Amino acid sequence: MITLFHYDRSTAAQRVRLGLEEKNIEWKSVVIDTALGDASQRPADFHKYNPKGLIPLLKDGDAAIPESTIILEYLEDAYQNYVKLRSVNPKEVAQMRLWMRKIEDGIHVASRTIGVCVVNRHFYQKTDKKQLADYYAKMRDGVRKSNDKINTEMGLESPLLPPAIKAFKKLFTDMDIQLQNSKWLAGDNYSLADISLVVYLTRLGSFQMSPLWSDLRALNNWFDKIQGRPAYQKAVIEWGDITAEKRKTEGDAAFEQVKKLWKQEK
Ligand SMILES: N[C@@H](CCC(=O)N[C@@H](CS)C(=O)NCC(=O)O)C(=O)O
Repeated sequence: MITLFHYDRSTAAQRVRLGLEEKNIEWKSVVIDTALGDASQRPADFHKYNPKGLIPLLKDGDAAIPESTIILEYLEDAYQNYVKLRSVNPKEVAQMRLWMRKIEDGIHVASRTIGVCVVNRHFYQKTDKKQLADYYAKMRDGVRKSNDKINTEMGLESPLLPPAIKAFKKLFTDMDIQLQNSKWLAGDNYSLADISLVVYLTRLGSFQMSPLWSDLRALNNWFDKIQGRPAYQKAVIEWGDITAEKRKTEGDAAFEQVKKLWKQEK
């Protein structure tokens, strides 16, 4: 049986759980939650399976696969007799992958920047100094480490925050334009593109940011439709978010500043 190493509120884990639940594949859960600055949650041999030390990681027999979007494509290839989340039309597949590419082309990093500036820095500032030093010593992604340092120290004044907000404004606007013309992001069929990107509406929404894109009607209708799916209920709502309360409080406190950045033209 498939084993997924993950934790509740991770966007990358949410998209894999969405894939598993949509396809109705049985899986076993192993929770590894280092995100509050606790590297000791990670099993000693974890880097052998994901050199970056991040979740999600999927194990299927003797295969160990990291990277959420690669995991999703793996599930399409390895579990062909299940519900399909990838079209057979090559043009739709290309569209689907172009949408998914945006995640690695900056959106995931932007999401972490917003997360650290608004919320995580408050957790890190309260974490035992030795524990936090160990967490960063074991973080192998240099960009993540240096971004975190700036974002933790500077919070809402971080120079990385305006471009991160701008990246989401562009993404959500582009998605809205697409969704005015097609039912789903890659065409007529619900696909990996939809489940890969919806998690960022959930994430930014948890910071109380959704009034910022209330004018994007097609995007909001799309989000409503996905939230109504049983798989979303299972993969996102039921797993929940242990930091939800803090996200809400800090998101409310940051709202005016974030709104100013969202409204900025440049
Ligand atoms: N590109 C990776 C990104 C994975 C990633 O960023 N994982 C985060 C959760 S979303 C993580 O493991 N965080 C643990 C930590 O920050 O300590 C993927 O798509 O799987």
